[in-house]
Amino acid sequence: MDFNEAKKRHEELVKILERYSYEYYVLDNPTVSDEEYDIKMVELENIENEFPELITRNSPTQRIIGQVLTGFSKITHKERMLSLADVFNIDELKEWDEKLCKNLNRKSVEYTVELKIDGLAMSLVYENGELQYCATRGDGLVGEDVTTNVLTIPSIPTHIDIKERVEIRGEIYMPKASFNALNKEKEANGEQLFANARNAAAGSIRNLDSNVARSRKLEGWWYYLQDAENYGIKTHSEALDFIRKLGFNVNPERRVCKNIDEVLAFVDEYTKKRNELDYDIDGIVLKVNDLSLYSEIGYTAKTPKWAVAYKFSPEEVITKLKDIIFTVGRTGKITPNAVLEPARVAGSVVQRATLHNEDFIIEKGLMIGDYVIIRKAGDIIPEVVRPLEERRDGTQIPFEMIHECPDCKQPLKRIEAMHFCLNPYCPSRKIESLIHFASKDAMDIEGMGEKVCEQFFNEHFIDSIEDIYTLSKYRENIINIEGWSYKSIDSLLEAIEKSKSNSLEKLLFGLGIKEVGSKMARSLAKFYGNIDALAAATFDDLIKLSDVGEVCANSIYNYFRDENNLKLLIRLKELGLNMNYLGNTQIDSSNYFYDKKVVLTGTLSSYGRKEATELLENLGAHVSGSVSKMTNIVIYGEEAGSKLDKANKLGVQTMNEEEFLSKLKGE
Ligand code: 1X8
Repeated sequence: MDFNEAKKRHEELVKILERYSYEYYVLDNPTVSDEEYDIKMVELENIENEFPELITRNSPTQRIIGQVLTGFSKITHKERMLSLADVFNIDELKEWDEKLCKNLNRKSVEYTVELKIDGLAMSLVYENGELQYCATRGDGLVGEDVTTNVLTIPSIPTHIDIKERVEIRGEIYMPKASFNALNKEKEANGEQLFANARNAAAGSIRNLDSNVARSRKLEGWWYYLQDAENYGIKTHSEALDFIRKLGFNVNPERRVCKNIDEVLAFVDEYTKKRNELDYDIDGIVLKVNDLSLYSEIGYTAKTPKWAVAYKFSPEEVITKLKDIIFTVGRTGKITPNAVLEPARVAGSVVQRATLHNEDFIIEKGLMIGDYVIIRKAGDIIPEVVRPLEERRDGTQIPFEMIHECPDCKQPLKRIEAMHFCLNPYCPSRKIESLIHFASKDAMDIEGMGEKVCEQFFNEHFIDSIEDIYTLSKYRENIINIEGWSYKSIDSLLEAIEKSKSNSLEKLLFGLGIKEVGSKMARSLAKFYGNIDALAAATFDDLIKLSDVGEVCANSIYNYFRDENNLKLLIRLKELGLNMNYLGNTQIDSSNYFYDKKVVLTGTLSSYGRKEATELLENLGAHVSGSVSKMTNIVIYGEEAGSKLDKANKLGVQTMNEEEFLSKLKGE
């Protein structure tokens, strides 16, 4: 066979194999036996062995070979990947429809109704009929190139019958069966389990070794075709049929509904059916069916107004409240926690839930031994909803608040709704302070998590923050503890050493000054530049900063007047910790907003008012509240009013949210 013949046959074989895959994975209707598929595959492999120049990433032979990357490159989406506006109950859904009908001046609107897949949004881009890349959603503007991992999903076509550039979007997910098998295997190996299928899918797609993604048996549902009108398509449901014919897996559980009543019937049906599906869904998506209405209906900066997601209410589960135990935080705050009979809720096992404080428990009327309803707030944090009083059998025990610290036994003090242990030497408080100091947003000492802090504290290797930096003298003691090797000790010591050169804000946050969160720490570090300047600041100096209130100013002022704190800081300085702000104090004056007088008005959907102000100020803009001749730019969001009118009257430059966002990106 000469090269030209080989090339021709190669092309044919790729087409044939892709068609077999489509029939098998998408249509669920294979037309050939596995043997026949294998024969064609071997023929393709033979050609590629003889003419390696014919091998491309998209060849069926390459999709089954694992690859290990060193990182994912960034991809800027050509068209922003929007999210959906959410509604949380039927009334809100009806209102959403009503408003839309009113705006369109119609009695009813026709929708395509689909399931909302609880997976990872993904964009597939094809040019000249060939897959170019697969990118994650990222922040909607910039995602990551995860092509090698996505290609391990056999149902995703690498070749399609359209020559122009085309983008298909959808959701990658892990079927429940794969998820359960994966966690079972992890359990058997004593490994940490994935909380839910979504996290497992995300972890697989973000793994640099594509063999991992392949072993995870991921799948995809596809629901969006960019510029569908270019193919003579008039409705979203036609677009779905079209992409299915192109070769993509389109979820069959979809329906065109003539009006909101038909939508409600669909919602009702799938609320009941949801547990029978082999994948997690977290709601129902409605899209206006008639594509020609989209431009009329329009968009906010983050969401299309022609679509909405109805989110299912959180799953509620009954379990038993076995006990209420108390933990002591870094500040001495005592938190009561529910110890629950382990129960599966929204895809993960729950056995603890915070009960916040004494009043919370009294208000709910919880008794130890009660059956309780639990659910996950925002589908993440477990919470106790209420006790089932009707199921009490006389064995329940009334709750009683404790009056001394569960650890150091000192009397507790009630401050507002909270109880505190005020003993600064309380072991629990010390351990929590160490954990906080080493944590990611603070000094970010890798390898020094909760367990290690606790262990080293109990072994008396570290008692206070400063001892972390002399830990090396215990190298020979640590090695005697099970699970430690010289290698792991030395990499911990290295991480500790590295943390010495952190910028000031990380240290400031790590110190655990009351009222100083990571954001505040950053503002303080930026403003004062070094710790001595901050330590010298008076209450009046501090209160002048825009985000520092009285309580916070007091707390910072007092922190630096406490002898023990000052001693600690001197010691940390001696140990070689950096106490200067290393971030960018110089603003790049070439950015669009530098030195401009800017006014924000209306509601922006991408940033809150405060965030946008901070963002602009960091770029050197002067943000003010009123429009005058001196104003350079008025940035307006939804429902902007008189300020925008005034700007137009004065001939001041105005900018909508989209322009604002693209200028921020430097476009
Ligand atoms: C997100 C999702 C959409 C659909 C299903 N599942 C999702 N998670 C769908 O349209 N069938 S659309 C969407 C989005 O636009 N962000």
